[in-house]
Amino acid sequence: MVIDVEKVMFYLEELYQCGKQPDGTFSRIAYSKEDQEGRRLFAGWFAEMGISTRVDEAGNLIARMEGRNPALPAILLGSHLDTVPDGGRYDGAAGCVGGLAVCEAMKKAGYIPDHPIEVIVFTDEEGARFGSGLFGSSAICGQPLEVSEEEADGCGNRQKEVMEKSYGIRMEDVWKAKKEPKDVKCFLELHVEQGARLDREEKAIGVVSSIAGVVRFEVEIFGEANHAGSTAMGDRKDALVAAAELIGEIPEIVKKTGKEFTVATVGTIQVSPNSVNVIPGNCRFHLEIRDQEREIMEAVEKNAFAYLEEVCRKSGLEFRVQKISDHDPQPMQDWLRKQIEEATKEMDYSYTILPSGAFHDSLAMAQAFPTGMIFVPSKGGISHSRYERTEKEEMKKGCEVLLHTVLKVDNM
Ligand code: HGY
Ligand code: MN
Ligand code: MN
Ligand code: MN
Repeated sequence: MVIDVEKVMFYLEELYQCGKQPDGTFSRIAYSKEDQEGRRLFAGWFAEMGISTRVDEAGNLIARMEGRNPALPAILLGSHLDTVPDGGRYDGAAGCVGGLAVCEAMKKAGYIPDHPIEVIVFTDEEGARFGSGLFGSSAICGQPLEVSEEEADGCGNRQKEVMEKSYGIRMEDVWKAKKEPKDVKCFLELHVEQGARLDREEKAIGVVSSIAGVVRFEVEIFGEANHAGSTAMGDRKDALVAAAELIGEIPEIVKKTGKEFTVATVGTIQVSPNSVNVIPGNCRFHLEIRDQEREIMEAVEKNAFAYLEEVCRKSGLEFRVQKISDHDPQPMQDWLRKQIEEATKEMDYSYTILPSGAFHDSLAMAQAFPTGMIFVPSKGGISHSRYERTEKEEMKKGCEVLLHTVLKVDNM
């Protein structure tokens, strides 16, 4: 039973075309027409194999290949197809196509697994459009995310309306997407490392030990819009200057409070009225903090907002903070990690055991099910970028370890 890597690269290329923009960037933002097109393609490839797909109440696209014994819990594979703006073509797609390739290899070899296998394309993993992320996987593990009425994207599209229009998601029904632990053997996600370790150490496979937790906030600073020409510097309540003071201080706060894997990022910022000759009266931005330890995340959060408190007190401004998503760091399941390691050794592939700084659908799934992750190298550690690359040979090894691990788990 072999992985057809030519097909794998074909699928990845076809998916890349669903999101490749005329200016050379690549974006398949959740709920967009590109996202819908990518899912249509993906479902069509399963249909060609005679495997049916369905969309659950959280918009997750789920393909199910029956096993010999339908009473057995399912082995779940998959990842996400949505991307960040100007993102990479393998982030998420590798895990979805990997799951498809495993089913295709079994079908071709006439091998029927004991356990049913499901390949899931999770809804909105990145949160690139509305800020939270892990929407579909949170629902499947029984922790559906709240979506507030006023949540809108940069173009004023309301999140709830976009979700219902694109994937028929009705918030009052999302809880029905929950999978019961008795119905799930494990969840296995193949993913690009999105870091430089495998590439630097020239290792073929990453066996993930844990995934960093992530907490995301929307911060809004209230100042006073005024004339940029006639308002003296001492009379200003400039919301952007206050935001800039905190943003500039973040690296120092992380250095003082954090450890080896602590990161904090302000990746978005909106200023209003956003005019060259008006002092910014309002500023909104997202702050996210990640670490392998919850206590460290909380310490960075406390210091960051204490600093902002002081900045606003000094300049007579107000601010509000809204937590928009919060996921604990998660260790990967021991017995499953050992199966991945065994499979990798049996295939004589070089590997290293490492934590993941990026989060994945596995971060949500690990809260409810035995979860494991397999990494393949990202050239130069680049990801969330159009320059994200993984070689064909490396992708082949990742899919083979995924297939081999599934076969081992199926026979446990
Ligand atoms: O942001 C992340 O870590 C992931 O790629 N969604
Ligand atoms: Mn990803
Ligand atoms: Mn990503
Ligand atoms: Mn992810």
